[in-house]
Amino acid sequence: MIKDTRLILALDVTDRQQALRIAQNVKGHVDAIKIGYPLVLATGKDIIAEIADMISVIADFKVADIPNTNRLICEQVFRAGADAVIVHGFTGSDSLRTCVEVAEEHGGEVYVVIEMSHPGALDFMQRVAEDMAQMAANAKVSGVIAPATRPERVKKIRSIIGDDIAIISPGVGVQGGSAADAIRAGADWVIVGRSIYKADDPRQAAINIEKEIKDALK
Ligand code: NUP
Repeated sequence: MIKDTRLILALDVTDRQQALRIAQNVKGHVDAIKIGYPLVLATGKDIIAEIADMISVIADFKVADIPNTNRLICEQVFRAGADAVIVHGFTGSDSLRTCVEVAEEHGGEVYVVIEMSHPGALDFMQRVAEDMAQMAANAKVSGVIAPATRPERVKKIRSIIGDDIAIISPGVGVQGGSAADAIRAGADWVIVGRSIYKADDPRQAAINIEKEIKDALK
């Protein structure tokens, strides 16, 4: 993924025309569009290639299975035209390694969920997050997902994975996190959904966050 705006749009709309319109509008103001189950289940997997023709696509399927099934899923994701796939870390190193292998075969990227941004992540996930961060670093993934809602955790995860692995960080806006705080804590990109796609003017909303990120880096 080319690092320019440091902004990733989570395009969780369920209407094909709306999705394509927003993608077209935010072009140049986001580095990638993250699409997941809501849009793909509603419109079909061809939407991946349609959007990937405009902007890099990260397929957020949170892949979490045995190695063989992970392989089958990731192959479909990359064949459908995605540039990157999001997978879970809790299934362990063999499952993760398989995703990385498939990504390499397709020239794609893997991002691993380490600690989620919602309050429920404190029930179980946070307890194993640092071990998962270490595993992700060992597996040489392209990046990890860490919560903008807890910038101190972004900082901690950065200290574990070092500087060669990217952090992409959701939870900005509606979930309460700040783009500037996440970037200052060590995130390479922030992921923003509703604050952009539900705005009256998604393009302007993206421009505003892009500016906030630039200011945070000064
Ligand atoms: O920990 C995570 N938190 C999170 O919100 C991991 C994610 N993949 N996401 C996704 O980021 C979530 O599924 C949604 O697509 C996006 C955040 O959207 P919003 O809260 O900005 O609308």
